Amino acid sequence: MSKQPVLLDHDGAVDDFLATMLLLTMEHVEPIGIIVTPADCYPQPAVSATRKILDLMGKSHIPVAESTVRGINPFPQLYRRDSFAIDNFPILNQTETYGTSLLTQPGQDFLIQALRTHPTPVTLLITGPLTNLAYALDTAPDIEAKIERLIWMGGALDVPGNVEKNWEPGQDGTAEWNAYWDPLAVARVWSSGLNIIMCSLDITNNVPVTSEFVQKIGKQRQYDVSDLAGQCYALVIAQDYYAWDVLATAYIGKPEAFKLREVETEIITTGKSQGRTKVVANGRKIWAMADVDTIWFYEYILSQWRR
Ligand SMILES: [Ca+2]
Repeated sequence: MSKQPVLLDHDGAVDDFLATMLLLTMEHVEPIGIIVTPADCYPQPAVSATRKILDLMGKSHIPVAESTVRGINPFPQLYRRDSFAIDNFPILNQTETYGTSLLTQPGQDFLIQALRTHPTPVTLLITGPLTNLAYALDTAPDIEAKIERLIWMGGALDVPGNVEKNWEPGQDGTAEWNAYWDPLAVARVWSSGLNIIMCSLDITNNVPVTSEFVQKIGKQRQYDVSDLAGQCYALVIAQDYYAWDVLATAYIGKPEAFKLREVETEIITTGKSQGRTKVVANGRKIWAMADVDTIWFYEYILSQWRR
């Protein structure tokens, strides 16, 4: 059986590195590249940490590209600083040099090239804003036919968003951060014919990261990937943290563990609800992850990271 080609576009937060680490464990997946979007991170340490994770996991043949797109509403510095901590984790700094190369091409152009040159349609897994994809659709409309499906961690349908009023004055709390960073990009992707599978806050609210779970990872820290995953989660355990991007990635591992529902939506691009993925009659149809077997999920990531 041929492997499923997947292109990952992440935005360099703790959760994105964990999603990367999960994707790389999947036997049936062929990752064809990783793009780092400068959103929930500082790009230099986020790109560096991504390359070090690929090295640690013996996947240095996978190309990494740094995107140079910009968002409209920057992530808080406090969140973005985690990228520096991870890039300095001892387990990622056992050698002086990178095995994984960094492409000179900007990530948004690599996205176009990687899709065009791959012989078959590719699954796009995006765990950050949709800006690279919106750029690619505008610049090279032919690539739409090369995208098998988009799996996106983002949006909030029937639950509150996570762009909170005390962080972002003037906003009404309905938007999710990946959508809020660049609402116009979400609207552009929504105007395409792509098959969109959304992992929104509605479902990620079911997978909190608890101390109990982090300590379970610690019990298998003789495995490098578990050691790294435990350190990543320990860094954020004091926050209200969920396995957002990791859950979206797990869908590729076992879609049967999820229930999808079709939802009609529109994207609010301006004003106090900008970035809201709103449920409306006769809106753009997308698939939303509606339910997941959470017992399976936690066991799955524990077992995949036992390496
Ligand atoms: Ca992310």
